[in-house]
Amino acid sequence: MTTIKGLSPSTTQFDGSGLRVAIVHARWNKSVIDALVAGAVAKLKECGVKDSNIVVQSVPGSFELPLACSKVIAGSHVQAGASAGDLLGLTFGGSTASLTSAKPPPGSDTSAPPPTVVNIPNTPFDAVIAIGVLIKGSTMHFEYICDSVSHALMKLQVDTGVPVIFGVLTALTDDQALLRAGLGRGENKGHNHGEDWGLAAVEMGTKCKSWT
Ligand code: DLZ
Repeated sequence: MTTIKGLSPSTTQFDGSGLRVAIVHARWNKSVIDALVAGAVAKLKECGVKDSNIVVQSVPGSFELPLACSKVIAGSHVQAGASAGDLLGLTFGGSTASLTSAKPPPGSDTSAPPPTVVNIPNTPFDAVIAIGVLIKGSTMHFEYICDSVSHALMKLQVDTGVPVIFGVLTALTDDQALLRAGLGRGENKGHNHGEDWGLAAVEMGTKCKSWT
């Protein structure tokens, strides 16, 4: 039987060439995670997002995603003086410092070399994709993490106004997770949902920019 479920493709082609996107992913269930991250990155690039504007960071498990995403969003809004990476202790591909000379104040000794000012581009993220793979075990752990993470990620995007794409699979079995990453073990390989998340990030990043 065919299904009516699924994402209808947008009729608009969104241009991601001016967007900066962060992907924060968990490392639990890594083979599935890797496929989802690759799918998301491929679609971001297909939409024109530049390599240097895609920042990928990892955390241990899905439970850590909301805090890490919130730090990434906060860090991307810092002014000159500290890079986003400094805040998290991370190295961000897109935050590069440049050195410029400041104008000497009037009346000061102009023979002395001007002080050097470090300008770090204040380039906020237009969207963040949170990727995790939760697979139900025999305890209530799964339910608690699914519930708290989904609520926290929703709250984060509503509170900050930065789209946070919900890339967390909440699978009841290994096979469900594999199928949603295009890695199905049978003839049906399924579909890589990471691709949808990449497209969603570009659409929401573009729309939210135009709505502000
Ligand atoms: C502990 C745990 C378990 C049992 N299962 C998963 C999972 O299926 N997917 C996932 O992303 N993380 C899992 N974790 C780890 C928690 O998310 C978290 O990293 C730890 O509880 C430490 O806070």
